[in-house]
Amino acid sequence: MGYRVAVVGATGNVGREMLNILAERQFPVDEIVALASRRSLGTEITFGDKTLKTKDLDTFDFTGWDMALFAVGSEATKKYAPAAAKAGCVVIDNSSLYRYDNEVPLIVPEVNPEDVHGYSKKNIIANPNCSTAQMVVALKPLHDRAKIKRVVVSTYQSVSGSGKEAIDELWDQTKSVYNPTDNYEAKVYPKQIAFNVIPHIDVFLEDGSTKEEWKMVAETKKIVDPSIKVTATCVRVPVFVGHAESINIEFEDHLDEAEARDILREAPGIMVIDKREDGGYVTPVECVGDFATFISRIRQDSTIDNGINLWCVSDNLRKGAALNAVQIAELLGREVLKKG
Ligand code: 2RA
Repeated sequence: MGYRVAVVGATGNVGREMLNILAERQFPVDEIVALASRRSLGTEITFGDKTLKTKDLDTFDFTGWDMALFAVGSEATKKYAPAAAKAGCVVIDNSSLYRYDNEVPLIVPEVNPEDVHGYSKKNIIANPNCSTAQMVVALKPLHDRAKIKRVVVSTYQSVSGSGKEAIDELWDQTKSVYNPTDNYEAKVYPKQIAFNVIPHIDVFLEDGSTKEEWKMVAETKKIVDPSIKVTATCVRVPVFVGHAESINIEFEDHLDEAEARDILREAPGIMVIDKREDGGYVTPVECVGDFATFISRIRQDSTIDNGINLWCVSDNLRKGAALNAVQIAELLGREVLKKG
C-alpha cells in the first residue's frame, strides 16, 4: 500500500522536477494528482511513463490525501496550504512562508531527519532555500567532527532559481548581445545578466544584506546549530541550472584538509571530486540532473588557526528544491506515516 500524493504548482520548474524525482525514485504512490491554477487546467505533465493532466487547485479537496508537495510562491502557499493541512494532508512546502515558524520543522534529511517528528503541530514541513540546502549538507558532517564557529559563503546562483522567465531572459538577452538590432528589454533582473553577474538576490534589508543572504544565515542556524555565525554574499550568474558556492569554514577544533576530505567522502548526499589538476573539480553544468551535492577544492585556510575552504555545487532545482522535498516525503513515510 502506498501514498496518495498531490504536487501543487505542477507546471513550474520545481513542480515538474518533483514529479520526475517521485517517479525516478519509485516513491510508493497509490495515486498522484498534479495541481495548478485554473488557467493551466488540463496541461499535460509527465510522471514517469505516465502523463497527468493538471487539476484545478482552487477547487481541490485534500481530504484523504497523505501528502502535498507545494511548489508555489508564498502567496499561493498561504492561500492553500492551511486547508490542505487541516484536511489531514501533510504539506511539504518549498516556499519561504513557514521556514522560520517555530512550529514548523525545516528539514534537510541528511542533516536533521529527527526534526520530522515536529510536523504535527501544523501538519506542515518546510523545505529550505536552495542555496542553504546544498551548503548544510556539506557543513553538517564537518560540524559533527570539529564544531563550526563561523562560515563565510559566496554563492554563484543560476537563473533557474528565479523561474522560467529568468531562463528565457538569459537566453534572449545573450542572443541580443550578438544581434545589436534586437534591443532586448530586461524584465526579470535590474541589470544585464548575459555575460554579467548581479550581486543582488531577493530584496535589500536595512543592514544592506539581501533577503537571500539573510535566509542562508537564519536557515543554517535552524537546521544545523544556532551558534554557527554565517555571513553570505549571494550573486546571480549567467548559468541556466546549478548553484555554486565558495565556502570558508572556521572550526573550534583543528581539522586538516585530508580528514575533512575523508569525512565528506563518507557523508550522505555528497560526492567529492577533488583533484589538483585541470578539470579536477565540479562546475554547475556538470551537476544538472544529479542528486548529489558535489564538493571540490578542499584546502586548508592558513590565514586562521582552524580553517577550511571548499567549493560546493548542486542542481538547485533538485537538491535545492524538488529532491529535498521528495526526500522529506520519503522520510515522513518511513518514520511517521509508515505506509508503502
Ligand atoms: C533563487 N534561492 O535562487 C532563490 C529562490 N529559488 O532565486
